[in-house]
Amino acid sequence: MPIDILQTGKLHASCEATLAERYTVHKLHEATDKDAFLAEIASRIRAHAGSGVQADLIGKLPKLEIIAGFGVGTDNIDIGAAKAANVRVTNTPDVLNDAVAELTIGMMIALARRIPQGDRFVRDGKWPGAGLGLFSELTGKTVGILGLGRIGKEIATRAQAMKMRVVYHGRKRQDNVPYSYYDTLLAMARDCDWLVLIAPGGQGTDRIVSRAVLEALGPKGMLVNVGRGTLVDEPAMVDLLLNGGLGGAALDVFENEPQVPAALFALDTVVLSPHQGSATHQTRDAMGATLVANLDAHFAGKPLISPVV
Ligand code: NAP
Ligand code: 8YV
Repeated sequence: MPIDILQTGKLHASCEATLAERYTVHKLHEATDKDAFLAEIASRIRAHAGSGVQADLIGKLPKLEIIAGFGVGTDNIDIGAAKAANVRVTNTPDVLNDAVAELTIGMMIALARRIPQGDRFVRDGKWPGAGLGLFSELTGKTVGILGLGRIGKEIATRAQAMKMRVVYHGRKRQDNVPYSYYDTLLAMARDCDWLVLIAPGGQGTDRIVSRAVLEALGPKGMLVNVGRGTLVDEPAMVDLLLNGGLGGAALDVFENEPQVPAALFALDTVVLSPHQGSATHQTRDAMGATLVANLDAHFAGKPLISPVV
């Protein structure tokens, strides 16, 4: 019996190719009349491949058994609605840890040493006129990590290679980690040179990095957000960057991405990236393979590879 699955957005090419070999895939995002398309197939759909699934869609799919997300973050899947409808949810953890950690350190160096600005400076022919200036370095600085989880630990390891001191904050102290724990984010921000955000988005962390936290980080402090835009009070962050209350920011994620506050474009104290944390061929292949492996396990009646619920 063919298994009908629904896609509502484009997925990585290797993932789409494998899905097409094993399942009957229906691509809602490619339909002209989406309502009619969905009405025709809804009663046959047993799985959703990809993230971005809200309660209204779950409600329209009476035979839905599983949502196989593409990504580790599940803040754009309505987990409550899935649970209520007895629908399993999976994600793609671990396989992206290295790629995200690598980009994080890259963005930190880019910000500290003004690498994008230096590149622009040379391209604009300004070098013969004057040097770019002197900036800061990571060596010897303290980095506070909000969310010392799978990715956070990889960032910590790499930060140590940059000769940084690592401290962290989460809801609880962890056994067997060699870094100092802060039980409040505010106190950690006060003591840090760099604050790296790699906690999940969602209700529990909404704007957890408040104006007060950003002010505690201060005029010399550097904010790095590779977690979710919703973690930060973005208007306060922009305001403090504009008036010098915050030293700089390296941002891979934004509250309303792909919309980015235009006020940031003029600032040399900011490095911007279009949500590229996991965006390498090898990592996206591995994420796709994890998504498919979860679906395969489910339909073979085996334990899920990476269940969320
Ligand atoms: P993880 O292993 O679950 O780690 C998350 C960490 O956040 C945990 O250490 C947890 O510690 C902490 N945390 C959770 N809720 C918190 C709260 N309310 N207050 C303070 N700390 C909290 O997750 P992961 O695999 O490392 O992924 C983390 C996040 O990175 C994802 O959810 C996603 O949003 C983001 N991400 C971004 C990209 C990108 O492309 N930029 C790529 C992948 C992932 P406690 O349990 O002790 O609180
Ligand atoms: C994206 C991410 O999901 O895994 C996550 O939580 O944020 C990223 O890996 C990826 O961009 C897929 O859209």
